[in-house]
Amino acid sequence: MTRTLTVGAAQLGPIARDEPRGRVVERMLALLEVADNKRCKLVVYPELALTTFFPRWFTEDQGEIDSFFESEMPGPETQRLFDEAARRGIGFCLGYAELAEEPGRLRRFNTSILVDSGGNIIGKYRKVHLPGHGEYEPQRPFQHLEKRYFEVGDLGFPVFRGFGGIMGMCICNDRRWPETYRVMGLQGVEMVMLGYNTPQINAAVYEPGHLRMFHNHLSMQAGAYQNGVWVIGVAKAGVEEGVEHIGGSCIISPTGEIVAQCRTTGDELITYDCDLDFGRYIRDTTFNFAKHRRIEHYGLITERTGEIPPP
Ligand code: CDT
Repeated sequence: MTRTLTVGAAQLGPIARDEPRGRVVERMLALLEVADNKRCKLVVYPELALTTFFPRWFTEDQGEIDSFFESEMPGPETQRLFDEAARRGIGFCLGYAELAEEPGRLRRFNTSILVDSGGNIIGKYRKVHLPGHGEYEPQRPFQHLEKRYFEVGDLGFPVFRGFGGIMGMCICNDRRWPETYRVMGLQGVEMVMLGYNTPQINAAVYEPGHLRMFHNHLSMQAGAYQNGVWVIGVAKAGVEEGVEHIGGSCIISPTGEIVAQCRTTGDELITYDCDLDFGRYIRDTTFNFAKHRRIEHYGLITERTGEIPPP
């Protein structure tokens, strides 16, 4: 029996700072309808899909920052998305800012959830590789304060059985790190879903503009091939509050090839019929981990964080 999963990558265009959550959810519902018409069973939305990318601004007002967070999921505005997706029998992956209330403390994470076709949350991931900086940096044209507003995720890189396969998630900057995919690969992951908000310019250092899209696709394509998995990469794109973000949302096969790609930087849905068995031959041959990995030589990967050249 073939295990074909029709997936939709639901790219979102810019979200203004004052755009209400309810309006964003309406845009997501419009993409969900297109996905349904194309017989999708799973729709992947971007990182921090419900709001503007607020880490571009510095503030010491925690109340202002918390207004971008969700303290419940589903919440008052997102319940409609859960209900409508379940009515259509479509699952989804959603990125959002999570405010978690734990005994005696509040915690804040950059989070993705996986929701099954019945509207049940079956997986959660909290972003591990937080990019940027923790304090205001005046030399930057805009800030990237994820290290200020979020904690490092505490769930590792779990995978989940669902949609007839083994599913994993990561978020934006995680896609650039080979460890992200490999830790999921070692758990047999067959599809990795991720959202991203990637500014068109590197605000920390000069870098030619074309490299932003090149590195975006390069890292996801390498992760797909080196682990024999499908990768669904979904952008929040376009000029958002004066900062241009790349699009390039795409569906990547386990061969590392892009099989579908968005053409715009606005709200746009692309789809593909993903055969979840397609990566098997890669994982049985070139990247047969059990046969070829040499863990006795990989100790530094977990023992050392930064580089230390020889004396
Ligand atoms: N959201 C996110 O992780 N964006 C980063 C930009 C890093 S620039 C400090 C990315 O990897 O695309």
